[in-house]
Parts: sequence; C-alpha cells; structure tokens
Amino acid sequence: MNQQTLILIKPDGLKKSLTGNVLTRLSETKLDIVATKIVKVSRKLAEEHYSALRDKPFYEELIKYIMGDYHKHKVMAMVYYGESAIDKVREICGATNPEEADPVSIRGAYGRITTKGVYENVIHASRNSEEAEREIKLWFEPDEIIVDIYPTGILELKSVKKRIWA
Ligand code: DAT
Ligand code: MG
Repeated sequence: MNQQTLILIKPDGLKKSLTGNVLTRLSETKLDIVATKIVKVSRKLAEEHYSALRDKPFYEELIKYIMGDYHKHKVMAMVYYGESAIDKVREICGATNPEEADPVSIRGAYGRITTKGVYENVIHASRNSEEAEREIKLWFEPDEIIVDIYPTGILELKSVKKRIWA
C-alpha cells in the first residue's frame, strides 16, 4: 500500500553535516520525495509536534533540542511517499534510543545520548499512518506537497498581508 511519512533531519544532523549521508541512506528505500523545506522551529510547532510526550520528564529538553537550541535553529522537513513508506523509513532510522539502535541504522551510526540525557538521534520519522497524517498536516501546507495525499478544501481570504520580495 502506498503511504506517506514525515521525516525530519533534526538540528544535530544539520549541525554535523549529515544531510547527504541521511538522504543517501533514505534513497535505499526507493521512495519518492514529494516535499521538502528548511524550517526554523518555533516553540509552538515543537510543542505541537511532541504533544503526546508533554508529561515525560525529558519533554523540556526535547523541545529545546528540536528547536535547535543545542545545535542550530533549523530542521529539514520532508515527505516521502511510496509502498510501505512508514515502515521502510522507520527501519532505516533505527530504534529511538541511539545506543540501542542497530549500528548500521541512521540513529545507530550517527546518534548519541548527551550527558543531560537528551537522545540526539538525528532523524524523526512518523510511526504509523495516523501519526503521519497529523504530522504532515502540521509541518506542510497542501501546496507544498507535489502529490495529493489528503483531501483539501478552499479557504477564501478577504484581506491578507504577506511578505513579498521588495
Ligand atoms: P521516536 O522518535 O522513535 O518516534 P518517540 O516518539 O517515543 O520516539 O519519542 C520522540 C523523541 O523523544 C525521540 O526521538 C527522542 C526523545 N525520547 C524518547 N524517549 C526518550 C527517553 N527515554 N529519554 C530521552 N529522550 C527520549
Ligand atoms: Mg515518535
């Protein structure tokens, strides 16, 4: 079954110049990249992305990490699409804890746990199709994705101010 999944190269991955390595590993899946952008993650976006983990003891550190407070303030967000996309990508990412992840997985090869206990695990990938839908809709507008994956509607705006090139 064709699926879509949200992938984030987290700030440690960008800081450590791992973008190319991660994309090369992901290309083993033969999936299609259908959206990508660099995002400066706001606290609001970070908190919405990790809303299910609000009560965890590591939550505040996790928010700071994904916002880039420990590396650089950016994340590379992507949507990959194709047959069994969710499981294929999770498999290459490896286990959440980088010390337990298969050494040849992305997290196993490049991740670490800091002395503060933050899992710097380089990459995020949606765990299942419900999570993928929630996360893709959180990170991307419909027009930023080159295939139609979820139903869309039209919102007519009367007076909109937007920044344009001067
Ligand atoms: P995953 O990212 O594999 O989907 P998750 O959704 O359970 O894992 O957790 C989200 C992130 O939170 C994870 O990438 C790293 C961090 N995290 C999870 N469990 C942790 C723990 N026990 N200690 C520190 N950070 C943790
Ligand atoms: Mg998760």
